[in-house]
Amino acid sequence: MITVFSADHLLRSPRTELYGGELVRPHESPERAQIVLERVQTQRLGQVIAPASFGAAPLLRVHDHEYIEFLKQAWSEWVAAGNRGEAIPDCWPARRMTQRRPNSITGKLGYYAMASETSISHGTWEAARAAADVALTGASQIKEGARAAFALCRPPGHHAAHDLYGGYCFLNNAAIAAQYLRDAGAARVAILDVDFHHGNGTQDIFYAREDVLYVSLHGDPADAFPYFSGFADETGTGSGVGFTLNFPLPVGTEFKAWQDALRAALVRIANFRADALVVSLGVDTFVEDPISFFRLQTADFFSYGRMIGACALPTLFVLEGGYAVGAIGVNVVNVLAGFEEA
Ligand code: FKS
Ligand code: ZN
Repeated sequence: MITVFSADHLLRSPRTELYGGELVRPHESPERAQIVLERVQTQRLGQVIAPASFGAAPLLRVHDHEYIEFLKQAWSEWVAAGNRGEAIPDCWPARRMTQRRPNSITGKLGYYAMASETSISHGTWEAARAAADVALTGASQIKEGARAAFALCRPPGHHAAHDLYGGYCFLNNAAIAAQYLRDAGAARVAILDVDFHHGNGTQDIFYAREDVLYVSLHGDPADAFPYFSGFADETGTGSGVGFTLNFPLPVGTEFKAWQDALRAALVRIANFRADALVVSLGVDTFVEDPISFFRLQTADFFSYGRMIGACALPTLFVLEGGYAVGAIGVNVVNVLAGFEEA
C-alpha cells in the first residue's frame, strides 16, 4: 500500500511536556515518525509519496474557524505577550464558570485546551496542517480506488475536537479524512479507533451523526486519559444514537480480551455497511508502552491487521499514538502487513 509522509512533521518539536509535575522531553517526538518511515521502507510496504495541499476548506468541514485562527496565531501571540517558555494553559472554564472566549493568549489557551501536557511551540501549526494534508492525500487515494493507504501523520489527531486541542493533537486527521470521503460520495464511513486512548475528539465531532460510525477500543477512562470521555454508555445523540460504540477495557488487558472486543467492533462495522473505513492506528496498546496499560505483543499487531483486512473495505490507516519508540515501526508495519495478507 502507499504511504503518505511529510517531512514537515519535524516542525513540531516542542521541548516540553507537562508530565508527573515536571516538564519532560515529549513522548510524542519527531523520531517516532522517522522510525515508522524507516520500517515502511525496509519492509518494502510500497511507495512513499508526499502530500498535496488541500487548503483550509476540508479543515473547516470539521473544525471551528476561530479555533483554526487561534492555532495559527497562538505561538506568535504567546511570544509577543512576553512569555519565555512554551505555551501552556493555566486556567480553564471549569464547572459553573462562563464559556466566553478571553482576549488574552493565556486565557485562550485554557479556552481551547482539553489537557495541559501539550505545549505549543514554534512550527506547531505548520506541522499540524501538514499532517492533515497527509491524511487528506491518503483519503484521496481511497477515493481514486485504492484498497488501502497509510497516512503517516504527526502530530496525531484523535483527541482534537471541533474547537479543542490537547493529548498531543491539534487537527483531527482521521475525522478530516472521514468527512472528505463523505464529501467525495461515500454514503457511510466507519472509523475504527484502536489507539490505547479514547478518541474523544473524533467521537465528539460525529456524535450526532448517523452517516459516520465511530467505534473505539481503549483503556477504561475511569483509569486512563482522557478520563472524561469513552465510557460504554456514550452511544451518540439525536439521530446519531447507536452510531458511537465504546469498548473501555481494564488495566492489564491481554490480546485475547482485546481481540474479542475487536471482533465485536468489526461486527458492528459490517452491519453498518460502510463504503470506507478509517482506522485511527495507535500502537500504544503494546505491552512495553511507557504511558499505557494494555499487554499486546509485537506478533499480535500482525494478527489484528489481518482481522481488519478480512472486512474487505477500502481502508485508510491514520497514525495516532505509540511511545515505545524502539518498537513503534515494527508494530505499525505489522498491522499494515497483516492487513495486506488478509
Ligand atoms: C499518562 C498521561 C497521558 C496524555 C496522553 C496522550 C495520548 C495521545 C494519543 C494520540 F494518539 F493522540 F497520540 N497524557 N500518565 O496516544 O492518544
Ligand atoms: Zn494513544
